[in-house]
Amino acid sequence: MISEIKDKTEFQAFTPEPIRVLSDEGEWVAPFELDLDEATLKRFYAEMVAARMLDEKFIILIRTGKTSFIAPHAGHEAAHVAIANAVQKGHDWLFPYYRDGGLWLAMGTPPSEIFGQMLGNAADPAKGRQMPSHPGSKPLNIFTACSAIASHIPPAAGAAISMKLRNTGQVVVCSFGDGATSEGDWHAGVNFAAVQGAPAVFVCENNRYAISVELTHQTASHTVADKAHSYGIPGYRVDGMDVLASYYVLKDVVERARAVHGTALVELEVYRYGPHSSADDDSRYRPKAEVEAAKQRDPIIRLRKFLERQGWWNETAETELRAGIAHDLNTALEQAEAAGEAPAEWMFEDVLSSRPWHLEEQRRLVLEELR
Ligand SMILES: Cc1ncc(C[n+]2csc(CCOP(=O)(O)OP(=O)(O)O)c2C)c(N)n1
Repeated sequence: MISEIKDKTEFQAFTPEPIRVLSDEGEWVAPFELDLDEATLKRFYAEMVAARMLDEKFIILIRTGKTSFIAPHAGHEAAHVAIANAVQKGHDWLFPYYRDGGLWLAMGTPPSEIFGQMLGNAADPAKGRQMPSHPGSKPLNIFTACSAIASHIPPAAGAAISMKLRNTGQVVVCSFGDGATSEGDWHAGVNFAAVQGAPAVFVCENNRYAISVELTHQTASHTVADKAHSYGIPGYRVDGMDVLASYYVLKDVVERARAVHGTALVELEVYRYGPHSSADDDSRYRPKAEVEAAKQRDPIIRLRKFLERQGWWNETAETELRAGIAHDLNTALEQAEAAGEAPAEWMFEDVLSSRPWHLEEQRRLVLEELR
């Protein structure tokens, strides 16, 4: 709720309504002045469009049988772009989850690596060892996503505690879905980070469903942000389809975490337009009309309306932007596909510092067989 915001640099926790700065019609409705310049706002827009187009590519990959699993992220783009722009890239650490495709892209992960991971081939930095849609990045400090829900929360807490002990000036931003907040790991991890005063920002991308289970069927809490009360940390409820509100709140919370080693919970209210995954039929548990209604809050259309109001965007700019992104994604996919199959010997690498005799023997037999 806008009237609840004291000023831009100190958003109030536990507001009864989600914090927003843009109306659905793209009007600026915050009680503070916008201080982002035209180039930055256009970049946020371009990153969200790229995230959406990446999702569309993932859908093509699954439909053409080139990948075996996708977790559609359309509807989550504002959350992804806000997180990527609120952190110090390559300095802070991210602990994302499988629905963060747009976040990997906005962080600067080369799209050819993202596609390599989706194909599980020689272009995959994870060497084909992860399920598709579960990348990570060593140079960008992005912890590899794990399918086991909330299993990344305790490691995120541990990393943040370590940052505090070593006084590194880094922050952990850990994202997850609403369903993750009903897992034991989530409570253990958030509690541990909070009691240690660790610089960790926990970000819930609340899309109201954990596969087919609607939010009110898995938690009696009125909001996810409310759960922060139990751990003595602030909880912020934000319109997660308003990229600028999400950015401003996250930036504020991340910088406070860095300055005072504070832990916080940010709930971004989003909506996933697609099914939970390529193995799901969402028409069985939610009405089409609900999906269509959510699209009226679309983060990309909303920011576009705002840019148009400023006189900074038009159809020509839109066409050019989309053509550029399509070219980059197509080229990246071609590069990834050209890399070919992951070499079989990768199976035997990286786990142990030196290979014991029985693995050496297995490796030799596999390579002999393939020859
Ligand atoms: C520990 C664990 N339990 C169950 C599952 C099966 N599962 C996969 S995704 C999912 C739903 C997660 O929902 P949420 O955290 O809200 O994220 P979303 O997928 O909606 O973005 C479940 C229950 C799992 N992967 N791990």
